[in-house]
Parts: sequence; structure tokens; C-alpha cells
Amino acid sequence: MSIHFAKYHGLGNDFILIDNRSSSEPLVTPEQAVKLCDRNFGIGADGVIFALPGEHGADYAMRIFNSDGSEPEMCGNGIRCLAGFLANLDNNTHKNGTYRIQTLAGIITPQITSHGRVRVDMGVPKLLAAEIPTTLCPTDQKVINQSMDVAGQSWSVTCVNMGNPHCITFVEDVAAIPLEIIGSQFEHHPVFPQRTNTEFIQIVRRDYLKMRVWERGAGATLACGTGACAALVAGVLTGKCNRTATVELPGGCLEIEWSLDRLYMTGPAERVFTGQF
Ligand code: ZDP
Repeated sequence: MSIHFAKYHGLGNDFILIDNRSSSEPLVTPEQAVKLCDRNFGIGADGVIFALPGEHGADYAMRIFNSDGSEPEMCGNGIRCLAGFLANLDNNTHKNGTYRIQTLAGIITPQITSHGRVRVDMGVPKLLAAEIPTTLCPTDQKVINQSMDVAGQSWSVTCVNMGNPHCITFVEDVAAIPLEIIGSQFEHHPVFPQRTNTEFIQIVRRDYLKMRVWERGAGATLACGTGACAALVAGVLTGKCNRTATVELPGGCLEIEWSLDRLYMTGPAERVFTGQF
């Protein structure tokens, strides 16, 4: 069987999008996804995303495999790319470009705005230790400015679940962080039973954050949408930033807003090429 795909990226966080509307099961296995994501032996991507039929009032469902074959619950840059992919499939005829997408983290609602930018209602962050999940604190407590040891150093971390787990630490200079060395030590630290995504954040101003990310299951990536949202939440919880801010990632900027309880993320989604395998 030949499968058609489109390659998309959101600020350099890149994905292989598969039209999976004909089946409620992903058309490729996690093992095949690992091969497709390989940058030398495959198409090359940080993950594979499937556009599946929706149920229970959702327009579509999204599933994603990381480049290591693991399956995250949510993916912020990925859902913007999915919205762009769906708009292309339906020739922009869908309700105001707004899609209700079922994910393993609940319903997420991306809306296509002008110039191919996408604004996403990312839902409500979860903050209790049991919800992250992490054993850094008692299960019913928020994980704010907790210290943990990684690579022989003590780090003050704040944890946020945006559907997927995030561990945030504020630093003076993100450029100085040896991401390749310490990233996977955070990811696999025993205090995170589901592993974790890790964000290093430099507060430039109260409304401008610089971020570098080590993603669970994908390593250092150029951007992470759920991570940018988690970083803003951590900045607000620790009194370091405003509820609306620009987050600058290696691949470019995302606009993040924490309104009453929900997070909104706005950023680009770009189509690169299509093909079949
Ligand atoms: O939680 C995880 O395992 C992440 N690797 C999922 C992907 C997150 C993503 N980079 C984002 O933008 O939220 C796609």
C-alpha cells in the first residue's frame, strides 16, 4: 500500500502528516515511524502525526508518534501543523477554520487565522505532582521551585502538565546550557515515571522569554508548543513573567497567553513538501 504524506513544520519542529481519515487506527506502526523520522535513512522529522476520524462531537482525532516511537498525549506545534494539513485537505471550507480535535489529552481547538498562522486553545494546565506526574513533591501539591539534582548540580524546577509532562528551570543564559549532555538526564530522571520534556528559560523581560528545549522521545528540537505554554505558566507561578508573553525558541517565536484558566498559543504552521512511500 502506498501512503501519502505532507511534511510540515512549526518553527522548525517538523512532522510527517498522514491522512488517516479512512481508519481509526494509525496507518503506520511506531517502528515504521522511527524509520520515517530518521534524518539520514528516512524522510526526517521530530514525529509522525495522524489525522484520524473524530468521535463524540470532535471533527477529527490526532495521534502522534515521537521520533523514538513513543506516543505523547499532546503536541502543540504538531496540532498547528495538523490544522494546516486539514485546511488543505478540505480546501479551507471548514467552520471558520476552527477544528475540534480529540487528543489523548482531551479536546484541543486550533483556529487558522491570517497568513497561515494558527491560534490554539490549549486547555487548562495541570499542576499537582500526581498529575505531572512526578514524585518530587507529595501527590496533592504543586511543584514550584523544587530542587532536584542532575549532573552533580542542584536545579530549582517547576513542573506543569499541558497534556504532556514538562519540567521548567530558569537560568541566566540559555545559550550556556549543555543541552545534549543534561537533557536526557532530566528526561530519564527517576522522579518522572512517564519521563519528561525539559525547558530551560531565560527571562529577558516580563513579556519576553528565551527557551531551549529537550523533548521526551525526540531530544533537542527547534521548538515545542506545549513547552512554551508550560514555560509561561511556570513563569507566572514563580512571579517572573506576565500572563501574556512572547517565547523565543531556536526556530522562532510563539505568542502565549494564559487567560482566566486556559492557555492560548499562536504561531505558524508551514507546508514544506508532499510525497508518498
Ligand atoms: O511529550 C512529548 O513526548 C513531546 N515530545 C511531544 C511533542 C511536543 C511538541 N514538540 C510540541 O510542540 O508540543 C510537538
